[in-house]
Amino acid sequence: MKEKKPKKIKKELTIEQKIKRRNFISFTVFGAFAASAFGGWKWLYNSPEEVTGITGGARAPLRRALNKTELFFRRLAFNESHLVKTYPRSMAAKVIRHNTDIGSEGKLPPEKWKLQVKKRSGEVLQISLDEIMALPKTEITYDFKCVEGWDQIQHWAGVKFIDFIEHFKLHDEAKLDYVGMETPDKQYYVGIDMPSALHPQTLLAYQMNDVLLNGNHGQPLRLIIPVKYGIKNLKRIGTITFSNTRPRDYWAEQGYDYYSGL
Ligand SMILES: Nc1nc2c(c(=O)[nH]1)N[C@H]1C(S)=C(S)[C@@H](COP(=O)(O)O)O[C@H]1N2
Ligand SMILES: [Mo]
Repeated sequence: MKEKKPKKIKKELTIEQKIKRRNFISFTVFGAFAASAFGGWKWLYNSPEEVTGITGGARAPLRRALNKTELFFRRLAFNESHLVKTYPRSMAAKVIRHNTDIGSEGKLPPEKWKLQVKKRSGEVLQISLDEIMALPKTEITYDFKCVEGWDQIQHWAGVKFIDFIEHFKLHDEAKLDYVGMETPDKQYYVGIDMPSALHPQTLLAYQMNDVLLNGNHGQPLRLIIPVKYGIKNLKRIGTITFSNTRPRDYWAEQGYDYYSGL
């Protein structure tokens, strides 16, 4: 006769034991996550800093991630020749907001100004405001946005950067990856990726609300680049350069996003 195996009696856990067990499990799991997060953090902070200069001192892996998102947004922004929203002229502000004036303070005697364009050959073009104003004029009314959180619908006029490139036969230069612009005193400077520079709404602007720019807004010539935040809209352009490496950029050096696209 087979003996009946005594049924194993599952030891019932008391409520306290259950709680202890749960706590043990959750703390172990939490601990494992925390350890790996801490490991990841240590990895990040022990990883080399990117080469400073062009962009502020972000850890290299973070910068790699930023550069990847930059490429993603570039494609997103430009593959359908995306245009920034424009508004009826009547909606443009009469009293224009004004921000910092690094390298563009006061009034520059117009006769003392020429736009300097450094060509690949080494030749430097010296272009007067009259020559620029003789080119086809383009106007735009759009929402200007500053990273600090304000925006304003404004009306600007000037020559399209792409028309300027065509007129001065800067085709070899336009094949490079970046445009660099600096104020005459070199105090403020920006780097712009070529697709954004050649975007059909990018202007070298000399008028606001139909009058020539005043000292506050970048007289005599400024960059109006609606696909970018205000920081990239350099006031009082002195020199323009072209390169395959990123030109220096004032705010990127302070840690702001180099691309600064909208
Ligand atoms: N030369 C120069 N350009 C500049 C700046 C500056 O300080 N100096 N500030 C930038 C910033 S942060 C913004 S928001 C816009 C403001 O332009 P506005 O003063 O015409 O409103 O200019 C940009 N271009
Ligand atoms: Mo800004």
